[in-house]
Amino acid sequence: MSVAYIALGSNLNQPVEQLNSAVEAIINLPTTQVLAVSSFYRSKPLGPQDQPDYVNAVAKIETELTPLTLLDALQQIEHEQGRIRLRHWGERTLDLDILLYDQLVIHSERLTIPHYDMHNREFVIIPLYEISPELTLPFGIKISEVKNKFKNHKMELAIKNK
Ligand code: A4P
Ligand code: MG
Repeated sequence: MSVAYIALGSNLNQPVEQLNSAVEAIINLPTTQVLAVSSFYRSKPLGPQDQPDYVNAVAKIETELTPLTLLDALQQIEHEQGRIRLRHWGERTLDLDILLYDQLVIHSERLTIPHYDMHNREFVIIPLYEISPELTLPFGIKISEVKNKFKNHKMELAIKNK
């Protein structure tokens, strides 16, 4: 069994519903359990500003799927939820990225793990810290230290009283 973290993001077609459906779909993947899901955070777009705000979250899973099989499964879920991607860093109905997979470091054509830009994204680091404050990333980097960069973040919860 391996532990992986998945970033969920959406800014089209009812983002909160998109994320809830994606979590349901991940729960139903073979050999996979969802161990934790963070709060849903509303975030300003990174990239082009003329697009709606995003809703972002992070899920922690335990799985027997290999990294590439997990990627296939996540891309299938994106596809099933009518994934539209109009431009680079632009609006999308659903984006599922593998942030971490155990302590693996992967640089292959289809996969870069840890996610190439996770350390710079408050909408990834804050929810990741929420569900795993004790986490150590590959290369001995502590999530608690990365999170300190974003102490003054202004993200609000997308669902109140969750
Ligand atoms: N790929 C490589 N590594 C991974 C990984 N660790 N997890 C490859 C998932 N996929 C990975 O992905 C393109 C290819 O990346 C895949 O075929 C896979 O083989 P994609 O999802 O089709 O493309 P993309 O997401 O448009 O590209 P990119 O550069 O990954 O976009 P980002 O960096 O994910 O940015 N603002 C806010 N506030 N919140 C957001 O969630 N997201 C983006 C997208 C922009 N601005 C945002 C947000
Ligand atoms: Mg992606």
